[in-house]
Amino acid sequence: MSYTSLHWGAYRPLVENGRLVEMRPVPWDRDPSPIGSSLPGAIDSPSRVRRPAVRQGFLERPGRSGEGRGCEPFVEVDWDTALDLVAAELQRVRRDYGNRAIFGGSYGWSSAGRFHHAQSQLHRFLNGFGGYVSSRDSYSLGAGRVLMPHIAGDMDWLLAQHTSWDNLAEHCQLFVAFGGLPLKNAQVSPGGASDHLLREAIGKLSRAGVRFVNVGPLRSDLEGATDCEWWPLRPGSDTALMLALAYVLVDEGLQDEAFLARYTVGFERFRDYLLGHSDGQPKDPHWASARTDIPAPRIVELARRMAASRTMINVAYALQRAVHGEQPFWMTVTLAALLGQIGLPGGGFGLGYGAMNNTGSGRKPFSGPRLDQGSNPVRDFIPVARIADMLLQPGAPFDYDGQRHHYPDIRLVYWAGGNAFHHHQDLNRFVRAWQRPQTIVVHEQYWTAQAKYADIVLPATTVLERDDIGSASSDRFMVAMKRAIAPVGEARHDYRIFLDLARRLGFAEAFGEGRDEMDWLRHTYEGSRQRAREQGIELPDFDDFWAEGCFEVPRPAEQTVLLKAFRDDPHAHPLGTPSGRLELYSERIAGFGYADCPGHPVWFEPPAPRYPLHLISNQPKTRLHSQYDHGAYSRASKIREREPLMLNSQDAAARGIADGDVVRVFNAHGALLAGAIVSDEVRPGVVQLATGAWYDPLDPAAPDSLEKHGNPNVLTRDVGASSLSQGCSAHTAHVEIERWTGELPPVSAFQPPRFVAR
Ligand SMILES: Nc1nc2c(c(=O)[nH]1)N[C@H]1C(S)=C(S)[C@@H](COP(=O)(O)OP(=O)(O)OC[C@H]3O[C@@H](n4cnc5c(=O)[nH]c(N)nc54)[C@H](O)[C@@H]3O)O[C@H]1N2
Ligand SMILES: Nc1nc2c(c(=O)[nH]1)N[C@H]1C(S)=C(S)[C@@H](COP(=O)(O)OP(=O)(O)OC[C@H]3O[C@@H](n4cnc5c(=O)[nH]c(N)nc54)[C@H](O)[C@@H]3O)O[C@H]1N2
Ligand SMILES: [Mo]
Repeated sequence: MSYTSLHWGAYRPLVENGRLVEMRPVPWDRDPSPIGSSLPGAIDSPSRVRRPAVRQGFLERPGRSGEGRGCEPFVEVDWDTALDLVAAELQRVRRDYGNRAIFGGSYGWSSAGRFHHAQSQLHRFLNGFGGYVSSRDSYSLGAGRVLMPHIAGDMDWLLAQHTSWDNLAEHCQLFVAFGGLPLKNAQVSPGGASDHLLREAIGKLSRAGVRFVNVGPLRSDLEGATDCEWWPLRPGSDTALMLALAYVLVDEGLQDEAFLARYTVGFERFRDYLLGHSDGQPKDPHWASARTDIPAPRIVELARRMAASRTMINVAYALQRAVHGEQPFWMTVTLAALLGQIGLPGGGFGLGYGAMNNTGSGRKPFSGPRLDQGSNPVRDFIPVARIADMLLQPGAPFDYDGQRHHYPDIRLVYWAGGNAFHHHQDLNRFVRAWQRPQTIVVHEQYWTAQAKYADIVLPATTVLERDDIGSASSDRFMVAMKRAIAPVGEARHDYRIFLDLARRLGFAEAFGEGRDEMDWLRHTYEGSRQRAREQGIELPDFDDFWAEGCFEVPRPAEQTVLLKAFRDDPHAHPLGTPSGRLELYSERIAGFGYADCPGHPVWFEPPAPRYPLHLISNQPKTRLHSQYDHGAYSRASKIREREPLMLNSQDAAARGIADGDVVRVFNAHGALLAGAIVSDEVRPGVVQLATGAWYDPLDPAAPDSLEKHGNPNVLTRDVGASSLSQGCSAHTAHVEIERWTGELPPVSAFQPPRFVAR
């Protein structure tokens, strides 16, 4: 059978006369994602990068000035010209400045196939070239990834053993979801989501009588549950609510003392703060009510209900993508520790059920096929979201996880498989930072802003144009991804591009190891077969797998319960924390001396916002980040070509805004146009504008130009969550909004750039 795998599902491509006409979901998927329907039409649309292209000014004077980026036209060139130019620039920069002047972090989701994973290919290539400045952590879980090892355990280790949905259906009674369980988000998992689970899971839990509480600004974050209360709290205030829930437990003596004594450290220190002994302010329900807009009696009632039930406390990744984003994650663990149900069936905490499809699948993860990246002799790195700081302030110090580092001085940026003009905050500032490097090389499939703001653009194939293996942690199927169509235009696989460059630079043998692509698939598959065997999973031999088209990973006989082994025997199975226990107070974090992340969870009083509406720039329902924004499914959701923005009827009425209006959204960082949806599914005082509209400034040559398509990152702040993690803090943002009465500029995001002859 011929299947392919995308981050949002497995499909059977239907091809007629060499053209993709349909992506049919695989028959076994219980709730296929409609995002697949965006590929036909998009894949060979005018947005496709068809030939190598070089910015005009760069072709004339390579490496001289970045000022024309995003404004100047491109010159299409043949592959040899482009590859010679890239090889020459790499050599020049290495000779003049060393490998520490090359930034290859290249954050981004790329595509699902594991061999043709663009970022892995780039890292292997740059390591072969002598190394590069890398990036750490992710935009997804910047604060969480750095915090969790200090207080509970490695983030990936925790995510891989989340209590399974079937266990929750049998044992859970109350499911309290901070940030909900968004069906829109569970469409995806990195590497593949071959069978969608969440809708059925919510139904199953509902039928078993589980009561849900959706705490957050959007009602639609939890859909399909029979018994679900919506608590429309003020964004960014979850820590205050969790503190008050903890306060009621302690005040009423409902905390599990035996659990705290055996499995945690630091409860006394935390209690002194909670009760106000250390700062004079008890974190009681009245105190929290003023900060969260949740009435005090409801907080008291919920705390009692939590203590009387088998309770799962779930927290969306979104909560930690904020200033002081460590605190809601730390409080989630703390609150669950007070209830004492961690490690028991159906109870405890969850970090992002609903954020990814595969969380809670109950399948044993093993490390799928992966390309060995070699080793990187360059030690310099940045926390991933600090890229603009690095480019603007070479040499400046920054704090990170207890240490002080300095930003390297970057001359060449190499990107493959990510879109910084999608993912980074304060894009007007980012555009200025992006002018600093001498050379920017990008491999792209489509003319996104990432490509339009590059000097040299090399056209990359999509998954449908190459053979690969789809495999994701805890997913149900491994998928033989078979090439379905010929490469569009002159597109080449990232692997082939790097191999041709390595040849020019003298390390083709080390990079390619004399293997062709099928050899590589076999080789990486064999590696994963070994690792699967260590988990007791027997993969078929490669030829059988490839002929069959997919492999169903067997389900373990036992249901997964998070931290069960630790609970059963904390001495035999200590956590990876300094004490081996859950740390409600962390000596180590306290020892770092960070005012913005002290030794136990705390509430930081936010400064009064300068703009009245909280902006939630959450994940989009109709695409993955910026991927396939130019596809049919995403475009059908737009309002007069702009990204839809949801606001409450009270806020709309106060501003004379009607459903379907185009609105201007602005703050001190920038301004954009979006299409209004007036709805009481969002609480007053909050506007919701998903990420992912392709960045589209009205006048790319003008600083801080109006963005006319609705990319929320022109409005977000580019500051780290704290000195501990420096994580992305996109969800802490405020804006004002008004009806747009001017002439409506056409959206040009999906048009290719202007081309000129050489
Ligand atoms: N305001 C705000 N900003 C956010 C967030 C938020 O909540 N709010 N969320 C953040 C989060 S969690 C994340 S993970 C990031 C996501 O940010 P990214 O992962 O950077 O976003 P993508 O759109 O997935 O970018 C992938 C790019 O790679 C290209 N691509 C795909 N496959 C291939 C390939 O095989 N080869 C090559 N060369 N290119 C390929 C695609 O065309 C696309 O342009 O955004 C972050 N930004
Ligand atoms: N369809 C689709 N699915 C995706 C992605 C995508 O691009 N498209 N991206 C994937 C990626 S990379 C990631 S990291 C995950 C991200 O998973 P999350 O970070 O959890 O996703 P978000 O959509 O940003 O946020 C989930 C919900 O949290 C709510 N929320 C925001 N701020 C607050 C707050 O302060 N308090 C409370 N209580 N609620 C709040 C919002 O209403 C939002 O809808 O999603 C993944 N899933
Ligand atoms: Mo993410």
